[in-house]
Amino acid sequence: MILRGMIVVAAILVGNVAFGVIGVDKDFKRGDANNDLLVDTTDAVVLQEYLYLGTYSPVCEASCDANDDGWVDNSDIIFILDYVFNGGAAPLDPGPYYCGADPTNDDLTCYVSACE
Ligand SMILES: [Ca+2]
Ligand SMILES: [Ca+2]
Repeated sequence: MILRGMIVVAAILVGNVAFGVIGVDKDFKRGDANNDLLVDTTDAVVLQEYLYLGTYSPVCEASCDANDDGWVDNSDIIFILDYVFNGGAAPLDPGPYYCGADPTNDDLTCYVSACE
């Protein structure tokens, strides 16, 4: 019985090393709402599904906050579409090109990311 418990503990420790510790924010690409490492029209579509239809649930809230104002709302959809179609400003740091940590202090989390 003790051996079984030790194996479970070892598996949990190995799992934390392999998959990261739950509750720790991951690096991400801002604007990448669907977590596929690209920022494109699909991200605007899944944000609409999340905000208005409830048919999509983002795994990384921080990546959905394209304008980095600490909220995920319609302005992020507009921000992404302006960036993709009009050459507007790129999503703020860490931006759409490189994975990175959120430089601002807000309540949005990122526990799962394709960056890590
Ligand atoms: Ca994407
Ligand atoms: Ca926002």
